[in-house]
Amino acid sequence: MYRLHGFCQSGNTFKVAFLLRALGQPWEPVFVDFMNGVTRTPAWREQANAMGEVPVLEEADGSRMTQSGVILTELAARHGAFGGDTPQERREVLRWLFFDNHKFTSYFATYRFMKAFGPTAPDPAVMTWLRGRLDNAFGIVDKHLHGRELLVGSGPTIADISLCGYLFYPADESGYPVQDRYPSIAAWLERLRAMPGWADPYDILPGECLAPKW
Ligand SMILES: N[C@@H](CCC(=O)N[C@@H](CS)C(=O)NCC(=O)O)C(=O)O
Repeated sequence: MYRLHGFCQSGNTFKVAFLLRALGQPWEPVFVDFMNGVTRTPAWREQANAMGEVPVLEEADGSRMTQSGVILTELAARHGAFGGDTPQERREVLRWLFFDNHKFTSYFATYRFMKAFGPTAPDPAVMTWLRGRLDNAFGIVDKHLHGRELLVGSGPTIADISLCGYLFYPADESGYPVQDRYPSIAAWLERLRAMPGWADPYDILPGECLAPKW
C-alpha cells in the first residue's frame, strides 16, 4: 500500500493520486498541513522531505520518494503503463515533464497560490509578470495540442497526468481563463476527465476546501 503525503489544494499531489488510481494501485492519503506551515518546520524536513515539498510518496517499507516527475516516472516504469510505448515516446514524455516542472505547473501554481491562498494580497506587478510567463507556456501547450488528442503518442501518459495537475481546480482559484483562451487545452482536459482513475482533486485528497482570498 502506497501512502501519499499531501493536501487537497496541491495539484502536484493530485498528479500522483491520479496516476495511482489510473494504475489501480492501492494507496491512502496522509494529510500534510501545508497551509499552516508544517513543511517549513525542521522536524518535517528531517523526517519527510529535506526539500520542504509535497508530494511525498511513502512505500510499504517506509522509504520515500519525492518530486512528482520522479514519482510519476518511477511508478510508470514499475507498473508498466503510461510511460510511453517506444524510446522516442519516453524521451518526449521526459521532455514535457521538464517543461511542466519549469514553466507550466510552476508558474500556474505560483500564480494561483498568490491569488487564492497567499497570506497577503498579491503584488500586481508580480502577477503581471507571472501572467506573461503563463501566457507563453499555455500558448505553447495549446499549439502543441492543436490536432492532437494527447501530449505524446496515441495513449495517455504521465506527461498528460503531470501537465493537467492544476487544471481541474475551480477557475476562480487562479482567475486565469484557461478554458476560454485555450480551446485545445480545454478539449484535452475533457479527454483526461474521461480517463479511468480521474476524479476531482477535492474528492480524493485530504484537507479543507478554501474560498479564494484575493
Ligand atoms: N517540482 C516539485 C514541486 C513540488 C511543490 O512545489 N509542492 C508545493 C506544494 S503543491 C510545495 O510543497 N511547496 C513548498 C515550497 O515551495 O516551499 C514536484 O513536482 O513535486
